[in-house]
Amino acid sequence: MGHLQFRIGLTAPDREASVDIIMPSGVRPDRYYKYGRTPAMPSTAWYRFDYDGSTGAEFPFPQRLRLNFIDGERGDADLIVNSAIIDPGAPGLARTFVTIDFKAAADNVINPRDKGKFWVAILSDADFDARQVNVSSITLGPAAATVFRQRQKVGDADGNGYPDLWVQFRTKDTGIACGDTEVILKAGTPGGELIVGRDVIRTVGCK
Ligand SMILES: [Ca+2]
Ligand SMILES: [Ca+2]
Ligand SMILES: [Ca+2]
Repeated sequence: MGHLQFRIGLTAPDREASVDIIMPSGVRPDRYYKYGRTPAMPSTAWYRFDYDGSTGAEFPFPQRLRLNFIDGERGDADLIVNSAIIDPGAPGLARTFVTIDFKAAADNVINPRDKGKFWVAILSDADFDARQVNVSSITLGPAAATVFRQRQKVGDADGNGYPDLWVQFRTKDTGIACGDTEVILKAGTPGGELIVGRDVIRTVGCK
């Protein structure tokens, strides 16, 4: 499922708005992620826009997503009462955005000319089990490297008690170049959903 971005205009003093979105046949999202700041979160990030009684995403029928907004409140990206609600967001099924640990349990420094291999961990938590990820669907970096010989293992990389999926890549397959500051991993789940994770990196050996 892709990202959505829209703007709702309101007529003052009206501050509330709801938007119903009908998903394509067979697509049944069960959560909605928004991108931005909230009154409780001063930095810009993805967050789950669960319904809290006033704002958030509801799923009144299968395939139907209802977004409830109040101008200036959580979910309105501009966070101000200005008769406009700005919505950058994305519906998700199992989980759209996951946390990865580039060079699992090690620092994120990489020499793009290195001839070796390294591990990346896809991290699990209470509502996401990385072991469900389809290993053959995983790609990493600008060159969309696939997992080297499908090498994988399971281990708790971040010590949160949930077993994480480790997959191995060959540096030269990734397309990571000198000066790159982030790397993106994409993968599919058995439900056919795309998941995306990113981590910061630092390149060395580039002189
Ligand atoms: Ca607003
Ligand atoms: Ca790391
Ligand atoms: Ca873990």
